[in-house]
Amino acid sequence: GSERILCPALPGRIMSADEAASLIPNGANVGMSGFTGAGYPKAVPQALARRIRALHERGEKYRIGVWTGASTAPELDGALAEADGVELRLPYQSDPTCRRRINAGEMEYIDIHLSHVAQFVWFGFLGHLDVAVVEVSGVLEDGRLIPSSSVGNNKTWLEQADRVILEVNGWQSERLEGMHDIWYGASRPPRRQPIPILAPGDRIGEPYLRCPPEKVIAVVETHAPDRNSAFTPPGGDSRRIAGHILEFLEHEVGRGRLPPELLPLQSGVGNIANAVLAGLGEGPFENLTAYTEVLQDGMLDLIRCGRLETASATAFSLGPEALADLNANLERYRGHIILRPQETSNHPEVIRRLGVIAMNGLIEADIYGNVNSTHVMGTRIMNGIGGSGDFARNAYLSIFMTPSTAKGGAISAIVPMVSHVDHTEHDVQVIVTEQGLADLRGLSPKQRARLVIENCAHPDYRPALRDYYRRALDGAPGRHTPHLLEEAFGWHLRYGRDGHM
Ligand code: 0RQ
Repeated sequence: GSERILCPALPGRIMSADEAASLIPNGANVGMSGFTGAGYPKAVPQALARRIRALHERGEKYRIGVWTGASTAPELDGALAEADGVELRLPYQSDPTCRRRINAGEMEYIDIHLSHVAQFVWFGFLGHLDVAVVEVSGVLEDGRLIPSSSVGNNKTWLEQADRVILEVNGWQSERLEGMHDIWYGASRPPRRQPIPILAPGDRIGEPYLRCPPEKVIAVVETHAPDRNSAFTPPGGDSRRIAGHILEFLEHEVGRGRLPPELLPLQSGVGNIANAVLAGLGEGPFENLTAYTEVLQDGMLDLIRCGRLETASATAFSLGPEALADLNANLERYRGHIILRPQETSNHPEVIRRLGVIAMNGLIEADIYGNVNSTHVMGTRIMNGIGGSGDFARNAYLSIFMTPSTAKGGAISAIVPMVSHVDHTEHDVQVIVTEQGLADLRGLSPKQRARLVIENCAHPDYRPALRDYYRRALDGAPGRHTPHLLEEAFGWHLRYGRDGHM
């Protein structure tokens, strides 16, 4: 309610979502809050979608550019894509309707490293930002904003946009106040300062977002929950993948290549990541830390059982039970959690300095260790690169994990040559499937190929991979990374033709 809006300039600008949406002009670039289903505006995008549908029915043109932190929810991406109101979307999405339009060629999409977005806007690389639509959990007397369940690119949207629409969400816990750490020291080259984070728990900024009250053209009050899709309990394959990773980490500790408390963990979202976190809860490791982008259920479990000391991220992404637990016990979690802008949570400098252990999913990997995280069969976008590149490139250890097959075995996740490259052989150190783990560090391409085939590929696909590799070794003009170019995409073509690889 209005007790969350203390700034005297703002109550006069409270209006309905429909009125606020009418202030966004056709062709505008709109920076919206939201990161993996947390902290996105709940009301204005839906009101805008209604307006767009009405305009389109009258034959009027109306489309906007939608910039966010990362993926959002049906109320934002789904609603706007459904109404065909998005000209261009960036930097990451995972909405089915959005995905369908992008792959049908009806919507432009730019898939950007999440750490790049804010600075690309500061540099002027993406054009002008007209409007910011940002969810907050409250407004202080002097106009500073209490962020909600994600920070994402909000600092940049509020700084760069000409006009600001705030959604003050009374559903967000008031006790989120103080959890955030917004660093205003970021600057443009050539006078960039180092980011003074030396440990995941370091606080270097302030708990509030700055926003000049005169920029605020509308305030919309909402009371709606974040999207909180439940994780399925880890299945057999996820557990086996987690088991291989835990065994590997123990081995690395034994070899003196990792300290007993490991190094700060980053994990992508999804069921495999959650299974790894669950495994860490049962494993031998204590005093863990996380420097990651998303805090999911498994991270809260690790904090609750006392194994995870500090978790730094830019957003929550919780299932319904974990969310209820967080909101009920926020005091207990507070001291362990920091939410930062995504240009800080995903910053290469900090990731490299802290020595993060990065664990991310993939769509397919090839025998030489190149990874495709984004495109199914080379052309159809799934979600986007997200933060996986920020972390994989700069990590101490870069681990990629996947079931060895997809679609009931019709697709092998290990292929001769990836049909799209997100992470090159230079950024991929470990590949894990339920079959096993391939440690690619210090190996040449040919040594890697043997290991990936024997340790990671599904037994049904191993003979064909061995056969391809052997013939490539015999027939390729170069014996450094042997390929038969006329066959390299044969598996993908076969899937397109016959429905299986
Ligand atoms: O689709 O559910 O329709 O069957 O892809 O696959 O195995 O459930 O795994 O949820 O971890 O997703 C790479 C997409 C993996 C994800 C990707 C199909 C598969 C299924 C999901 P269905 P799984 P996950 C932090 C880090 C990039 C961003 C990133 C991702 C669906 O991890 O988006 O890492 N990563 N961010 O069937 C055809 C294949 C396939 C395939 C899987 N080879 N061919 N379909 N699928 N492999 C988070 C952020 O950055 C915000």
